[in-house]
Amino acid sequence: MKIRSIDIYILDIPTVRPHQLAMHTIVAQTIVVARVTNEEGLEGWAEVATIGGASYGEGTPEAIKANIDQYIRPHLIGKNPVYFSKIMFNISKAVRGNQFAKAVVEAAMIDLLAKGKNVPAYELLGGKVHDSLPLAWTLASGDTGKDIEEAKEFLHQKRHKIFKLKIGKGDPYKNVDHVLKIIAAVGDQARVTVDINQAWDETTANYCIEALQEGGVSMVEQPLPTWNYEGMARLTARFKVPIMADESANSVHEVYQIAKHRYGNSMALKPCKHGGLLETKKVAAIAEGAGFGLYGGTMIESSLGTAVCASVYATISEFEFGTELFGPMLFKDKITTNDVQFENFEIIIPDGPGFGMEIDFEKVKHYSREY
Ligand code: MUC
Ligand code: MG
Repeated sequence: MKIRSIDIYILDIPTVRPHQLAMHTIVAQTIVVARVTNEEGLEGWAEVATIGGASYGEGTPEAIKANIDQYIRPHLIGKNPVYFSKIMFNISKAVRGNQFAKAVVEAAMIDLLAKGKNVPAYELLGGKVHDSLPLAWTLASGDTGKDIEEAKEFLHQKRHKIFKLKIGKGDPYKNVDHVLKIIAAVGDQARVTVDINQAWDETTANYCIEALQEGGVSMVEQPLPTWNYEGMARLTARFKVPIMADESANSVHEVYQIAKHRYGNSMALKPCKHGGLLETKKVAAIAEGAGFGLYGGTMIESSLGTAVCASVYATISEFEFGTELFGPMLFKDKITTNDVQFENFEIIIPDGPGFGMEIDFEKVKHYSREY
């Protein structure tokens, strides 16, 4: 079972509506897809997503592809994916950073290995604790009325009863008002959280979080820029509402510092920012040891990448904040012939071989920049 080749594709897939974050509005989401093929012709597939080119974080799609093609590929060719842990350790010695590139490569190897064994990927990661997990939705249309309509519709459909509001763009004080209006409309049936995506300074955060806490917000995600660790610690000490580290919580080393100094008291997991599924489990263990509440995060992956995240989250014991693996619902189209299932406010953990997704290669070609 040796790896013969690895192909990386960059795809741009339109979304069902504009999705507004502090730094970027998504109208077409960019994903990076990896295919590893073994000598027998069996394929393993995986996906990571990025947001807004280089505006959200360092991991741009073009850099992910270039670094895999140039620096990571030699560590894979001719190797047996059964040693994916050792292969990833070797890559970590030879390639610094590049967490997204490492994550997609590792996941593709795991998909290949699990398919070869005809077992779900979660069996290679310790086995699943959950058959399904709670599923948040992000209200980010940029319009309060539309957001309220969307929230009511999804409550009615039993799709979501946790809503995250993206409030980093524009006037912070008006945005607090926007949150309070949404809580007034649906707060008796749903949990409302906010994600600032680093957009506030500490003074603004102090003022706004006080109002949000009083208004009934149940979590505040990454209010300050990643560099302001001490500010995050001060907010954590001051407020009762949980302060979540997202963009600041990447490698196990960063996460250790966050846990030790309480630069937050809860954490969003994302396999891409931690550098893979094995690293995600290590990060979860550090956070758990510090008593942090966990959140199953997303970078807005399509069905394939969502199945990758769901497979590792299924093996982690507790998610105090649920997950936000809603990606497939925001995409207008998919690159798999089957879909991730959602039911009764939860995402169902896929049970098929590998990550349980069957690739529609025509769709991959259709949306790929390489074709
Ligand atoms: C983020 O920062 O959490 C997750 C949900 C969403 O709407 O954006 C992403 C990124
Ligand atoms: Mg976030």
